[in-house]
Amino acid sequence: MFTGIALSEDAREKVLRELKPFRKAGTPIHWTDERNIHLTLKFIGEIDDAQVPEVAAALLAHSPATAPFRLSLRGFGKFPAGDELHVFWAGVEECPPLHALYSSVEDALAPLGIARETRPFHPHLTLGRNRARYNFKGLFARLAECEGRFLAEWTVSAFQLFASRLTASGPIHTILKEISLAQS
Ligand code: 3AM
Repeated sequence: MFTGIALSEDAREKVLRELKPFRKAGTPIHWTDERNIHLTLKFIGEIDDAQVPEVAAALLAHSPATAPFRLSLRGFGKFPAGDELHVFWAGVEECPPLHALYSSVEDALAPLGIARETRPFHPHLTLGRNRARYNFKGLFARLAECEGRFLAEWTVSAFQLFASRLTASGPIHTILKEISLAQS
């Protein structure tokens, strides 16, 4: 289970349009299913079904302190630095309300025994993963070409509690609860 932000349909389409040349290049990247693309806020891990209402209630009670905000996606990139590529991502422009929302989610879940993340929050949209060794030089050159390219922008007025189920054809994410942000 995890909390995240679902993309607007328009943003999803724009990201996929810009991603097309990368997907067509034939590099050994396992591309995220289009319907699964999202921005992860906080990974929760496995919890009992019986705990879901408690988690949802904690998120509802805390997080609406953040008002709706504009979120912009810009540029593609990869983790880690160097010659390897484990995660191919779309970048998220600096967005203080997004960090405030992330902190409020951490604050909401900590009393339930869901540990705070020790690593800093680096918002991104995972678009693909790679498990094989490969010479990615061509792809890295293409990445450099579109550095900082505007991808999409939309108003985030809610975030979601997702369940992720691993199936034979890959993970399926379903929204368990949508939590609206405070309207001022
Ligand atoms: O959106 P990204 O890809 O950054 O990597 C998983 C994904 O993040 C992450 O949870 C998100 C769900 O889409 N994830 C999976 N297992 C994890 C773990 N054990 C994890 N994050 C932290 N610890």
